[in-house]
Amino acid sequence: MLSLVIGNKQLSSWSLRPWLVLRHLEIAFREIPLTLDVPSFGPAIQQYSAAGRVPVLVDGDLGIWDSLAIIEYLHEKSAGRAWPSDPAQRAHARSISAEMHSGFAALRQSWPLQAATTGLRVPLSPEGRKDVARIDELWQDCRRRHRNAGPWLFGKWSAADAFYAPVVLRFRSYGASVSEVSAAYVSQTLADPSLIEWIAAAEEEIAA
Ligand SMILES: N[C@@H](CCC(=O)N[C@@H](CS)C(=O)NCC(=O)O)C(=O)O
Repeated sequence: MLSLVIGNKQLSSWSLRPWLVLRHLEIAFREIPLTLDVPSFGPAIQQYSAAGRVPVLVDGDLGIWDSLAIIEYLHEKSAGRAWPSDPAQRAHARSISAEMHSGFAALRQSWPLQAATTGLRVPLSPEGRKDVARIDELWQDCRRRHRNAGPWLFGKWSAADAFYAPVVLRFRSYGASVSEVSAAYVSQTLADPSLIEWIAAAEEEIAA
């Protein structure tokens, strides 16, 4: 069985992405939870990845680190079910996901993931506001193109929705104001049973 090494559900936005893909593709896996920001994290993660970061997917002797590489592996293992089946849509979904994976640093820095926490109010820098506007624009574009195919960014749920799920949680925690189209997408994502399960586990973590 596959194992996914993850960080705290309250904090680890990168862990959430492949976890959601595994859940949505209904691939059985075991979670190996590690606690971030404690001295034991370093030696613990070194057992799985010399890169020293979560998430890591373990498949037998193979260890795959970095959320994007893990999701591509899951796409291959699932006969192409993680990304949209249409090549043009797939390229678009990969583009917006790569933009998330390598960008939006100002937003990520000012509004770190606090999955189970709401009511936070932290002003964004002009760069952070630009990131929110860009995300709002790309969500609206996806929803307009695919609104007849279903409620997710590309109609049917895909890895692009996993890439943006932590952004949805940040928008919920810190109270971003976005267009009506994006607000509907936020509600859609927050109603996802898998994401609800993640938030509930994050609540338990912070209550412990
Ligand atoms: N680009 C990596 C980022 C992974 C990452 O930064 N993980 C954080 C937790 S969300 C981590 O392991 N931090 C621990 C550390 O840097 O000591 C990915 O996509 O997986």
